[in-house]
Amino acid sequence: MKFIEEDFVDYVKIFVKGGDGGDGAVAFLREKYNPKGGPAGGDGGDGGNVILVATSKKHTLIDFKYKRHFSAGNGEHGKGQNKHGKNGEDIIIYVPVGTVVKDAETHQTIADLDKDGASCIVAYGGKGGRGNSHFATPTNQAPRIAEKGKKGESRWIILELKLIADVGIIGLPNAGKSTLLKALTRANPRIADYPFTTLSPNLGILVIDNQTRVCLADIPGIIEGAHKGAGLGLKFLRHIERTKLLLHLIDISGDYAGSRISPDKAFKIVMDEMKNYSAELAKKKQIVVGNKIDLLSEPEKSEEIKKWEKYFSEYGLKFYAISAVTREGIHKLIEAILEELQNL
Ligand SMILES: Nc1nc2c(ncn2[C@@H]2O[C@H](COP(=O)(O)OP(=O)(O)OP(=O)(O)O)[C@@H](O)[C@H]2O)c(=O)[nH]1
Ligand SMILES: [Mg+2]
Repeated sequence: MKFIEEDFVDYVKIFVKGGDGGDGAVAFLREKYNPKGGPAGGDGGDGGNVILVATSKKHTLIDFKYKRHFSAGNGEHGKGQNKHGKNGEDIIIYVPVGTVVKDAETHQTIADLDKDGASCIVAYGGKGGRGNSHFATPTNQAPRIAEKGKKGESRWIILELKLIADVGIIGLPNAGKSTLLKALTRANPRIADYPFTTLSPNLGILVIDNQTRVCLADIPGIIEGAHKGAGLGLKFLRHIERTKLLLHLIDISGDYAGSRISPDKAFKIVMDEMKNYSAELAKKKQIVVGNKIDLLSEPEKSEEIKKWEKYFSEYGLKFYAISAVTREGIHKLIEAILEELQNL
């Protein structure tokens, strides 16, 4: 298994244009036995629409960095013998689920494509013009007029990707949550040796074997009393309410910016705070991750790992020991994340 990082683009501006309608025709029936037949100009075809469709197969807007203009097909002009011009072809643009579409000028939201298969028309094609047969009147049996096709709608639109993270990283401040996000994805969050380095959630995409994409969210640290507003409070938990899996990160060396908190205590503090926020969130599937094993040396290291594996397994939880800095154990953790997500 290999994992790579991918260019992540979550905001683009593109130009969309519906096809123009074809013109209506001016023509008359000219048949052997009816040399002065009536008007027979066919209608023009309608222009095609530009349609956005959300797909779960895409996870970034990167394609739109290179191609920004999209035009649907024009309608064909009407023809003689009342032949209708062909309609222009629609153009379908696939965007990732979670794409919010806005008009670039007014900034009004046109659509929130939050489900697989959700779609919207962002530029309508123009209607085809009517041929001259529509314009015959009792006093004008041979009209020489027909309608022009209408121009297709055109505009610049903004595509904004609101990611819904699959995996949330939680833990006390300074546990190394942002360092882990950086180790797994191309995200480049602020990392520092003091609590509350992260002030708002960071997102990153983990790409496994070039096909599976997992969106991870790193949120600010949670401390005891957060439900009463201590530290940054619990408001950031709403960003991980829709995740499928939580990585509960614990500093295995027990050092929290000077004060010592053992892994079981650290785990309990965060769980109690989460329960205060939402019983449902606290019940979400978790993998416990003991970070900073590089700070331990043998034989203490193996003993600690065994001890905490056993401890958390009694709660039905898997425990993985890693170092987000040296990357030790990262590979196994990725396999475990993948397995859990596939089982869900
Ligand atoms: N030795 C060692 N240090 C680590 C490891 N992971 C993170 N650190 C260090 O721990 C400190 C905190 O790391 P962050 O990634 O900022 O921690 P955080 O959990 O995001 O912290 P907050 O955003 O404040 O909640 C930094 O000094 C990191 O360099 C690790 O595996 N080993
Ligand atoms: Mg952080």
